[in-house]
Amino acid sequence: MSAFHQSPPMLANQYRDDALLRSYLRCTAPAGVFAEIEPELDALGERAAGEWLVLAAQAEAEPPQLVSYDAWGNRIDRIETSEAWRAFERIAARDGFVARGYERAHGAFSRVDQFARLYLFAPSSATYSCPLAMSDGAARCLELLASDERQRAALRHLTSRDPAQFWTAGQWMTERTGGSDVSGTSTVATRDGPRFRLFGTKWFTSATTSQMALTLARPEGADPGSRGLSLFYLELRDDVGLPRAMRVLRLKEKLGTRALPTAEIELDGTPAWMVGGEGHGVRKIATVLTITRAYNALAAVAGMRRAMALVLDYARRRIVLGRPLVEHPLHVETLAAMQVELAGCFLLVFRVIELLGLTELGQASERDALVLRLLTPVAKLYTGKRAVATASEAIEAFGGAGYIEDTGLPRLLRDAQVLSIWEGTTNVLSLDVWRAIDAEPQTIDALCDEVHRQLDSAAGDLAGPAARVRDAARRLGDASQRFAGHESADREAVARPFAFAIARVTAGALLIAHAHRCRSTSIGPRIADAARRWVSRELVPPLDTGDEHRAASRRLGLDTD
Ligand code: MFK
Repeated sequence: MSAFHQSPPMLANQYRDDALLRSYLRCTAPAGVFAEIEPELDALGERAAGEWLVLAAQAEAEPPQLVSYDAWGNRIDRIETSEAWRAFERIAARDGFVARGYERAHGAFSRVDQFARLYLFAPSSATYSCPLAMSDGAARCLELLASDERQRAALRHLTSRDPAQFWTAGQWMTERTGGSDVSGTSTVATRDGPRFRLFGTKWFTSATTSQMALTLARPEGADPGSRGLSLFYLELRDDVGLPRAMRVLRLKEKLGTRALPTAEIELDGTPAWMVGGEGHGVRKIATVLTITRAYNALAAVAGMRRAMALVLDYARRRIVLGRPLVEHPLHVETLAAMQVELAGCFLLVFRVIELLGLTELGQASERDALVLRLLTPVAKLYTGKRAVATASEAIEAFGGAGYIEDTGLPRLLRDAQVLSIWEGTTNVLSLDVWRAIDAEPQTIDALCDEVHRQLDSAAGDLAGPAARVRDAARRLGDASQRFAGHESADREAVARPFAFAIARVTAGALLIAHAHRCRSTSIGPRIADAARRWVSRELVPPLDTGDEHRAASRRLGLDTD
C-alpha cells in the first residue's frame, strides 16, 4: 500500500511573508511612522496565521442561530453567535480596527495604517470585517451628520477601544424590491414627538447582532423617489436585550460568509431618529457606502493575498511527477499571473485609501476628491471580480483537495463570491462611474492627471510601459467625452468594460510608480516585472460598441424588432 500523504498548506506570519505590503508601507509611511508601526504589524501578521485562524474556524463551525421564542412562549428574536464571533468583537475594539481611522494618530496616513491592519485581519476573521466596515461607515456618517447627543454618543461607541463600550453598526438599505433599486424603499417613518417610528421590511440586514443601524425610510407625505427618503439612526435592542419593536423573520442561508448573521427584519414601530435633516437619504448614506466599498475592495485584495499565500506554500510542498509544483513551468506561470493581478489590485485599493485619508483631513486637492469619487466604485467592482477569479484559480491549484470541504479551501471561493454582489453589484457600480462623471465632467481629466503624475518618474525599461499607459489614459478620456452627459443604451452597454479599463489603466500607472519607488530594493525588479506584464495586456478595449450591443441583444433573442 502506498504511504503517500499530501501535506497541507501552512501560513507563515502574514506580515513578514508579504513583501508587497512591506515595500508599500516602507515607501508611503511618513518619516518615523514605519519604524513605529512595523513591530505592531508583525505581531498582527503572527496572529493572522495563528490565533485568529483558530477563532475563524470555530466561528464558521458554529454559525449563528435564531431563537424566536423563550421557553415560555415569549417572542425574543435573539440571534445567538459563537463565542469565537464575539471574541472578534473584543479583538476589533482592543486593536482599534475602527478607532484608528478616527484617532488619526498619523494624520492622513492613519487610514493606510488602519487598512494595512485590516488587510491582515480580514481573511482570518470569518468576515468579521463586514460589521467593522459598516461600523466605520456609520462612524464617518455620524461624524459628518450627527444631529443630536444620542448620535454623538453612538459615534463614541463605534470608535471606542474598550470592548465593554464598543458598538458595531448595521447598514440597512435592501428591501424586497432589491438592493440596487433603493428609490423604491417602502419603509415608512411616522413622527412620534422628537423621534420617528419605522414600519417596513428590510430584506437583507447583515451583522444583525449590532447595537445600532443606519437605514432609509420615507417620512409620511414625503416625495416619491430617492430624494424623499431620509436617513435614520436606530438602536436594535432595549436594556434587557429585547428587540425594539422589530421582529427577526429569519436568518438567511448563504453560499458563504456563514459565521456572519444576515437576517430579514420587520420593523413594526421601531423608534428611530433622523440623521442630518429630512430628505436626500441616498446622498447621505452614500457616505457610508464610500467607506464600506473601500472595505469591500480591501477584503477582496486581502482574500487574493491569502489565496496566493496558500497556493505558493502548497506549490513548494506538493510533489507531482517527481518534482514539487514550483518546478513545473506551467504551474509557475499560472501563479505568476495571479501574483500580477494581486499586485495591481493591491496598489489600486491602497491608492483609494490614501485619497480617503487625505479627503477626510481636508488635505485633498479638488482633483484628489474627484479621483476618490471615481476610483471607489472602480476599485470595488474590479477587485470583487478579480477576487472571485483568483479564489477559483487557487482552488484549482490544489487539485481535488481544493474541492473538499474539510480542507477549508472551498471557503475561499464561497466568501469571495459575495464581494461582487453586496455593496453594489459590478453592473450597478459600473453605472455609478457614469453618475460620478455626469456629476463632475472634470472627473476623467482628474484621473488622467493622476495617471500622468504617477508616471512622471518612469524611466529606463519602464519608459515603454509608461507610454502605453499614457496612451490608454488618452483613450479613456476620448471615451468619456463621447458618452458623458447623456444616458443612452450604448453608453450603458459599455459601462462595465469602461470601468474595468479605468481600473487597469490606473493600476498600471501605480505599478510603474511603485516599481520606480522601490527600484533599489530587492522587490524592485519583481514589481517592475509585474508592471510590464500588467501593461502588456489590453488596457482599454474598443468601447464604441453600439452595433455589438444590438447584435448581442439579437443573439440572446432580446431584440424588439
Ligand atoms: C468585507 C466588506 C464588507 C462590506 C459590508 C457589507 C455589508 C452588506 C450590507 C449591504 O449590502 S448594504 C446594501 C448595499 N447597497 C448598495 O450598495 C446599493 C447599490 N445601489 C446603488 O449604489 C445605486 O446606485 C443607488 C442606490 C445609489 C442608486 O440610488 P438612486 O437614488 O436611484 O440614485 P440617484 O438618484 O442617482 O442618487 C441619489 C443621490 O445620491 C444623488 O445625489 P443628489 O441628491 O445630490 O443628486 C447622487 O449623486 C448620490 N449618490 C448616489 N451614489 C453615490 C452618490 N453620492 C456619492 N457616492 C455615490 N456612490
